[in-house]
Amino acid sequence: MQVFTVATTPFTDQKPGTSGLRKRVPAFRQAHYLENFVQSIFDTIAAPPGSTLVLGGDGRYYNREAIQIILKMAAANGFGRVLAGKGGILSTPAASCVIRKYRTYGGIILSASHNPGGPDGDFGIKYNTANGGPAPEKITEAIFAASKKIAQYRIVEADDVALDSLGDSQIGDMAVSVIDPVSDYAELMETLFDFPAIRTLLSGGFRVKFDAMHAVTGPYAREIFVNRLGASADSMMNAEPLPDFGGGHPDPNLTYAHELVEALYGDNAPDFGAASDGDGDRNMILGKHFFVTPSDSLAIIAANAHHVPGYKRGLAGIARSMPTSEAADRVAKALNIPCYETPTGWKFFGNLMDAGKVTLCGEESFGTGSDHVREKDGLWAVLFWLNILAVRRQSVENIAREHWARFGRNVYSRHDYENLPANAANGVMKLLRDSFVELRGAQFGHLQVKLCDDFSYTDPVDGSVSTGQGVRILFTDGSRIVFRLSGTGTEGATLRIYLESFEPDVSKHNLDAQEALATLISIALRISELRERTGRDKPTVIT
Ligand code: G16
Repeated sequence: MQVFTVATTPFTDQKPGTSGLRKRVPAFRQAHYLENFVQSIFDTIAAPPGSTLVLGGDGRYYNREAIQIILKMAAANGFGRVLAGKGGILSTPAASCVIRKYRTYGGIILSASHNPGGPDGDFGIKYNTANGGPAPEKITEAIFAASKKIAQYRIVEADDVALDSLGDSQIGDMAVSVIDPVSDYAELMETLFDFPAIRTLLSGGFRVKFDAMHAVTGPYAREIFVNRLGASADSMMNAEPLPDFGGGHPDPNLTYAHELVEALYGDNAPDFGAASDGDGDRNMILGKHFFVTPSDSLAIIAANAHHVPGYKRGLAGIARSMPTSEAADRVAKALNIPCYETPTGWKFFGNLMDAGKVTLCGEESFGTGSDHVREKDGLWAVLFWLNILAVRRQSVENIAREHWARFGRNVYSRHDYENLPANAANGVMKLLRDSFVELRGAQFGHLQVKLCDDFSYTDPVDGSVSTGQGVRILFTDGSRIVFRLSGTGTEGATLRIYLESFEPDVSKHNLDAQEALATLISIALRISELRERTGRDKPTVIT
């Protein structure tokens, strides 16, 4: 095996965002761009010679080429074995499962998650550590530092590995095992959920629709829902993974999963609908003519965990990201377990799960998961809901309304302003930060500001501190407005406004969220000068 050391010069923009490095495909295709970042990962993690690495991605455009390059670089960097998903496929939660099950050193996941794909779409790469979770900030920062001073990378010359047949081959001294991307994950799901009960539900006329959005979960959903649970084949939509996601935007929300939304809000709608994103870690849950917000979904899952075999033993605690609604906090309080508030990004949950402090985690950005892996997990959330439905035999809407009646309703919405000029978006955030002093105690009609700050978090396990995690405006009645810049986009800036108020009165639970939040929305626009500064008169996406 001949190892080549290739001279290179640094790129200045290889800073990982909320979840790895995401750039347009043409950026990744620049000479040495992918190689520099991969070598920066390898230099940072310093895996002992002979270590095993997991490798796979969401099948988006450039996935296969990138995998061949990374395999040759892994061989040149002394790895002993790579477990690669067949066809280069591994959903993000499945990669986490495989890393943990086979106790590998870590894994590289190729995905830009919910961002669109294709030759001019997005591509991404992230490193997950031995616990199966996204590398914590101290590692991603070290990777970025390495990328700024890289001078060479190592690669071997070898034939491409046949990724489409299961089995072992060699690149020089390194073994490559092409594994079934679905089976380990599907087995894990069978240990957590009551498959016979779900099968009985599905065979009794309960109708489901799952939208894989032409992304990675198609094969997983077919194996689990159709083959193992007996759902009809036509309950799967867009189940064929395509490198450009069929031209769609594989983000399971009310805007981008519109085909599913139309089915669930149409005549003769199914009883349950769900969608997942590009790499299978996000989920959206719908009932007949009913949308469950991700924040409510986390709270409902927590309140019903005792119905599900894998969680009957009880929950150690719950964690949610700061912008996620406080609905889960109310359940934690009732269960007498702790609820942690972390910055946005699944990587912040890893320490809490490893330390046994939490069992369930969730984010408003359509992510829910548990300590079965160290990533959020779209199909896990769908199975959790189906298990609850199989036991309770009520509609999704009834379950949500009963939940609100018991705990009160945290009325919630997120308004996204996508692709803003970075200057304008940064200007809005600066204005807000500069207004803290005058905002404190300010009165807006019946609402009074109790506290405003830029959220910072001290990890209770390792004491690491993360600052600048979003502007919070908290009101004395418990309402909240949060402003935050997205860390996953590749072009311009996306400003997110998160709005929340608490409604204990059941007679008002029918209100449309946008109506119920109208006062908060107008306060948010006023204090941020968003319209004036960006020229936008409405959000791009409302969820
Ligand atoms: C990623 C992270 C999530 C996080 C989300 C926020 O999701 O894995 O933990 O909540 O980004 O995105 P933004 O910074 O744009 O608000 P994903 O699904 O893109 O991997």
